[in-house]
Amino acid sequence: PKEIFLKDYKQPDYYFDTVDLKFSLGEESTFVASKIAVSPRVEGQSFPLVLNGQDLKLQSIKINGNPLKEEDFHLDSRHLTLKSPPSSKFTLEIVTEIYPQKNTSLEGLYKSSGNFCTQCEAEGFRKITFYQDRPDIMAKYTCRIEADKSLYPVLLSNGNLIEQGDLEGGKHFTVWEDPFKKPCYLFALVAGQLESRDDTFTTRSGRKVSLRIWTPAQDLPKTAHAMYSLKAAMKWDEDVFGLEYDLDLFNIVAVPDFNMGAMENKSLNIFNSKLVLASPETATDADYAAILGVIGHEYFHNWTGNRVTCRDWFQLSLKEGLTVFRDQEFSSDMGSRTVKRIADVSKLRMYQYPQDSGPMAHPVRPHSYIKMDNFYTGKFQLIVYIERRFDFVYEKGAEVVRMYKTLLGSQGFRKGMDLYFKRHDGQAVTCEDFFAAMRDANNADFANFLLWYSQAGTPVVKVTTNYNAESHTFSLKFSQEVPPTPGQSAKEPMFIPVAVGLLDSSGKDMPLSSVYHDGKLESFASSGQNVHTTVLRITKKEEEFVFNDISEKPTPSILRGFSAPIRLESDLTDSDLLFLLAHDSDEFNRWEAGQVLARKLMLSLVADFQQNKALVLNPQFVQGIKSILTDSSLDKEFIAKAITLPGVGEIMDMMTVADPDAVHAVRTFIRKQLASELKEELLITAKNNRSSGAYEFDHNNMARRALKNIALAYLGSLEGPEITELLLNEYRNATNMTDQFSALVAIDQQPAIREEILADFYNKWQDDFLVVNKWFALQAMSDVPGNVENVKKLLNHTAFDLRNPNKVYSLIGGFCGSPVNFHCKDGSGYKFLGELVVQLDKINPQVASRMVSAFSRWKRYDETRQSLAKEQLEMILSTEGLSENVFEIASKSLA
Ligand code: HT7
Ligand code: ZN
Repeated sequence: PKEIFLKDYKQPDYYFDTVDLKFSLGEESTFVASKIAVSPRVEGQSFPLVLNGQDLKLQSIKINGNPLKEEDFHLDSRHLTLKSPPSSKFTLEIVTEIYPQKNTSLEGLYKSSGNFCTQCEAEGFRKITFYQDRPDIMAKYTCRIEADKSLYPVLLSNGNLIEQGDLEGGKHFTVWEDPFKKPCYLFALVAGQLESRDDTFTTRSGRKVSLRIWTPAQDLPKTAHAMYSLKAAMKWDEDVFGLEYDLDLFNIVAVPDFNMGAMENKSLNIFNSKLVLASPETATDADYAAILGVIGHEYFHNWTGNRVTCRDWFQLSLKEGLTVFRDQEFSSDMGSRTVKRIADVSKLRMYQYPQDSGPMAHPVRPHSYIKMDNFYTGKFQLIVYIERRFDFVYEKGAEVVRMYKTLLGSQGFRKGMDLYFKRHDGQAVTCEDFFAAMRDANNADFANFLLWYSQAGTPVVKVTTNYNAESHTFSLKFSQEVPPTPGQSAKEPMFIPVAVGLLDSSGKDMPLSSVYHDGKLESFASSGQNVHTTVLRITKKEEEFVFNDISEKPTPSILRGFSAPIRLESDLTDSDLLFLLAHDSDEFNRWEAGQVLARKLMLSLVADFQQNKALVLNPQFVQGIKSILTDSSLDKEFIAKAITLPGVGEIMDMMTVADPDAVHAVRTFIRKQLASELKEELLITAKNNRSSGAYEFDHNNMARRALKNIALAYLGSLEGPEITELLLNEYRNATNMTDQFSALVAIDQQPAIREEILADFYNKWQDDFLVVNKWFALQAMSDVPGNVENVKKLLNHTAFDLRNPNKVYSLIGGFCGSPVNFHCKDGSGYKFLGELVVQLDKINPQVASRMVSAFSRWKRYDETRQSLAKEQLEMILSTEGLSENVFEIASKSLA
């Protein structure tokens, strides 16, 4: 397979101005006719025109109406090359035949669950017709769709509907015109038996936009929350960024078979059903929140991605990092900012940090790739019930955008965004263009900030503190190191914004008067306001900041709000951390202090476990958790987050040799111990926060459910009839899926009733495929010894289908998230995954490559596990006909 490099980017020799497409959808095959107005970049010069094409049958090709002779073009399995096209504007007409019914890759045009649907990002358009399939080719499109009227009553594409009518033979047609130039990855077509929930939104300039959410008729009642989310997103983008929707129609279609979460095609967003359909009975709070975030995300792409797009796929973070940042901000404004930040940072730590130090580490803007699809993950890779993998381009990219805002403030950031749109509307641009807009709009000095795009690895920042009682100064000495990553052994120091506050002995923020750094004194007094948090700009390998007029020894709160995606190591003592946990005005850092303590504690217990020492839980830790659990002044969702232990993956990531058995045993031990020592408090918490009344998706109700359900999860680790009865009651009396599924998760820890209640749950929900996926995931992730056999059985369950990505993510992805069973020392987990990857690759390479990435950290484990995982990777790589997707991940993992 061919590796593609950023440094090889070349402007195209030909641009496409307009594209007229005609689809004739059939039961055996589909015909696609394209008519493209082509302009050479330099008039008068003719170069070969290379068009991408895959799995296409070429029917005819004409230039300016004349059929092309065989000697004038060359066709291979991936390209159609026109050897010497005209050197001035010309019309290119191509007819291809394609087979959507046989397309199980869910990329290009495919038919599944009775409907036709497209997925063109990143390089799926080449499976529809021959085209320059690259994002810097931006053209205006029309699209005519013809199909059987009774089988496909709804025919949709991008833009406005300009014509429709009946045809002979029971067929009908529609014609769509998109007035905006777009790259082909934003093209979309949907045809099928769908119905819509309709609403309208009036933009602030008075444009009345029709909103339609399309699903099969029986699912329409479950689209109310998606519609609410869409309208909220449209309003938010106007309020916060001044960005209005630009057409009269916005369509969303929900489909059950989709590789990712959703796709932002211009005015015709296509969504995985999981991210549209919700009712209180069938969807959890997490599902509701994900729908809000992803509907927002795709809508926000209309400006950040569609109106201004990427020059090439290396710039993916330009649209994804920025749009993830925007959806994070939207969700924060719609709920609790602190809780959202905690959730996002936890995921970053759990999934992105480990990758950033592994064989797949790459910069936010990669230097090369084999298959672009492998760079898409984040929340769009759906592991139902948990999100498992996070990636640099999306999540670290969002952190990079957040740092601009931290450095510039809200107004400065907005100025930068305004300039970005003013300069680049309608263009395909680069990350430097975004950087330049932020810099120029604010006259800012960003030093070497661009390194965040090109250097991989998570910077490790060490900080030591010193208080001088005589001079009343407090100093912070920083040193930074970016660890080596594949292909990048030596690293330069990064530009790291570190937000800092200082707490006095009563726990209050001290006013900051000035800070001395690099021979200069920065005074805050001139602002006329008390400053309690300042952002230190670290740019060197080592540097010191000295705060003046500090009347007593402070407790520093460092990296407030997680102001940079780094690993921070400080000299703060346990009592400093407990103090911050109790008092920090920065709620994120309050949570963080508890997590640092928990991580330290877990690592020391892991060492005890490995040395066969008895495990003993530090009473101070229990006391700390108790005081948070019972503090009625705290937000309940914050309490739920603060009493949640760091995940197994996060702790393994901090070990020299990852030991899943030990970490799992320690985490289970702490949970049990906390549950038994705080049983009374947990029982009261569960009782006092029980649901009453109708389900509401609002912060207070979600916070209450989150707290009750974490209390139940802890209690579920205990034994005895009182607990069993409580859990059964919670399960049986639940009036919404959040409560019912949480009770089921707690019951899953109870061997005596587990099987019976799992069977009951399935019987109740067997007709709802989204709920059944939760059922698959829960069982797949179980730490019951030898669970691989149960998962193998579930592969043959009538409700399972290897062709449906959500089911694969739930069952197989869920299994790979189980520390004890996936990493079982007999190799059974690795063998199971290895064999499945080979099978899956033949059906859907994108999904298979996501699964194979579970092996990517194999070198982090002990020798036995290493050789077992390596064996599977080698077996996969030796498979004939392996896809580029799987090849790239497997070979880079082995390297
Ligand atoms: N921009 C979308 C990416 C996407 C995708 C990528 C590869 C293969 C299938 C895909 N489906 C959607 C999603 C987003 O970031 O909004
Ligand atoms: Zn996106």
